[in-house]
Amino acid sequence: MTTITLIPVSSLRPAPARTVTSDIPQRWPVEAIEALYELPFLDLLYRAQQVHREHFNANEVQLSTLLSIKTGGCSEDCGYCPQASTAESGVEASKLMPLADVIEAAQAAKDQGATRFCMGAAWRSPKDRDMERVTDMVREVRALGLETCMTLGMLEAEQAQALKDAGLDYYNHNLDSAPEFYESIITTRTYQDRLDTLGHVRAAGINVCCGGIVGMGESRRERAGLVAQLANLNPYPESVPINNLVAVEGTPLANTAPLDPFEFVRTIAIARITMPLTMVRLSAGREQMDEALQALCFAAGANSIFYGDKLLTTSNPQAELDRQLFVRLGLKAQGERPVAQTGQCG
Ligand code: SAM
Ligand code: DTB
Ligand code: SF4
Repeated sequence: MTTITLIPVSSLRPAPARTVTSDIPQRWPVEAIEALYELPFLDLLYRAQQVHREHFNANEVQLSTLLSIKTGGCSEDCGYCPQASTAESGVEASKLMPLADVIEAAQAAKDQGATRFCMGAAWRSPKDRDMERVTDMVREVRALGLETCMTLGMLEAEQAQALKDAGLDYYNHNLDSAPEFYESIITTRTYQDRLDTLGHVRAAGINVCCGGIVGMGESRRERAGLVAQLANLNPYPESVPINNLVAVEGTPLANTAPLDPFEFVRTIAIARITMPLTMVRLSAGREQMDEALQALCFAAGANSIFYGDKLLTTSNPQAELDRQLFVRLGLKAQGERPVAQTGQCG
């Protein structure tokens, strides 16, 4: 008969948070996160639910809509990305979108029930001449009453400050993977470059949105390494997108074997346990998941999604299907009245 080993909860607790200096012990050692991955699935989910319910309404999910404001032709070589100019994905390069089109898309997202509007550009980093245009976008989208998020690549300190001055609420810049796996996916910028950008964003007082991608062929230890990097940022990000690789034809990762879906759910649960107050976003890859798997992700503590038919270049579930899923699960969109009272949601 198989015996089930119970790991004492105390051995899985993080060390207390401390002030940042370079030589302090990590709050979440990779080993403690690996131990969470080793828990029986249902025990892990139970712990994640407990943490989630301590801090959030478990039936509420935040809706962000994405818009690609500058698509394709990117100089970077991120192996997963259809927008890299080295990818043979058929994504055509376009110029920075006119302000009026961005406002129109933001208004449509708001009308559909989104509360945050995220604008993404296929850039290594914005050029100084782009800053005026992107800061105008932040101001105008904010004026519609939406929270704003941008992801434009690497930032210098002054660029982060300019975005803050325009009213940007969140900046998305992902660590993508554990440092040791990262180098096999991206060569044109370093892990440290990413940490530097996150430092500038934090210093400017913009909320940090930082997560990564799983299912790129990394090991479980490397998945734990990504979560450790995120959870040990001090403070940890306000928002953590967990992307499941969308294996796009023409990219170097096109033929990567899909990740075990339960391993994806485990990653969500562990992000929730290690970063109790963050918004954990069930991000790319949702189109490839069935509804039961998405429900498991919500049960594991995901409380934010990308909402709208398109991510940047790949598809996302249709908004109408999401509305139906919310009704079936009794979920409500953050900032909306409960579904049962209104008969509809975000
Ligand atoms: N160019 C900017 C940058 O790289 O920071 C912003 C846009 S970039 C597309 C934003 C994030 O999307 C990446 O860091 C990566 O985590 C995610 N992403 C891109 N392609 C993906 C794919 N095929 N599957 C899952 N996530 C993806
Ligand atoms: C994030 O972590 N995921 C989003 C957002 N941040 C910008 C992007 C997902 C992109 C998926 C591939 C595509 O549609 O091109
Ligand atoms: Fe460019 Fe961003 Fe895609 Fe990398 S992830 S190739 S930086 S758009």
